[in-house]
Amino acid sequence: MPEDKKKVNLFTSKKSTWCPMCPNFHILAGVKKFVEDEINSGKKKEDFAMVAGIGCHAKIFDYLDLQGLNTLHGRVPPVCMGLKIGNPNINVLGFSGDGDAYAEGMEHTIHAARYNSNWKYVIHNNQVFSLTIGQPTPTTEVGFKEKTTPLGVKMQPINPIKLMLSAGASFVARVFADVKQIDWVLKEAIKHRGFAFIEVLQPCIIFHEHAMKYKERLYSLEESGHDKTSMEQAMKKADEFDYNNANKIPIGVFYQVERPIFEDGFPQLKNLKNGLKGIKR
Ligand SMILES: Cc1ncc(C[n+]2csc(CCOP(=O)(O)OP(=O)(O)O)c2C)c(N)n1
Repeated sequence: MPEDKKKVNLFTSKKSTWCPMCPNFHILAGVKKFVEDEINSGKKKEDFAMVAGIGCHAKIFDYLDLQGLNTLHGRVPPVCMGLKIGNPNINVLGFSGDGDAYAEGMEHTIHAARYNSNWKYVIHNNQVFSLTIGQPTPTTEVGFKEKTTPLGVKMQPINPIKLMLSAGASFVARVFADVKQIDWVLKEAIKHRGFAFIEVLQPCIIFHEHAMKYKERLYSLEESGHDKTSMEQAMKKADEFDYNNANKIPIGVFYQVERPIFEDGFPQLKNLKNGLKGIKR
């Protein structure tokens, strides 16, 4: 390995307050591997920016040495879009929990899919509000009990994959919180010109630990001959797992299509693409 390849260091000196063995460590390691590989193949650290919301997931902001913003609860998408509009040259990675993206930030998540701005959104879906100690979110299964829901959750969970497909997302994927899967899906997403929605199944080992069993039910969309350009097939695959049933869980890219990105509609941003010198004042 050339000497300069060893120099990329994205870890910070912040002490981790994630629970020991939390799958968030795998997400962090996967993102780190992805960014390091990108830097080793020619990009600079300054070519990346990250945005995180509020929750356990958001601590990734403290543990990854990238520029960006730790924003308000549920407000990751507008901040990512703002960064992209301010500097279309940077690669923006957004990180939310399922509470952040599907409860407090649901409207922003839907519009992010619709706008198709060229940034990538990673959802750490542990099916609970973990930082506030385990209350149900829009993806918690029916029957789940904890202190605030002693009678069990009554409402059906949403299906984020179907929701994103319906909202117009041009790249929709799901993986498990595994270093290789995260690294792989981000490498696929960065090649995609447009908004990329990536749901990561990230079982909370304290408040939703039975989701660890999902690991035994995963199967790869790529290896099963799935046609990711077909909306019909994507919808069918999205229906297979609804957080309530015991079906096998498809992982990989459900859907990918190219369509104009938000930034294409603004000539001013094209000039910015050429650097600040491209701007007429
Ligand atoms: C507007 C707002 N509402 C509620 C809270 C309280 N709060 C802080 S963290 C959190 C839970 C976050 O859950 P999630 O986004 O799923 O992330 P996790 O902790 O599970 O990673 C909540 C509700 C807040 N900080 N701001």
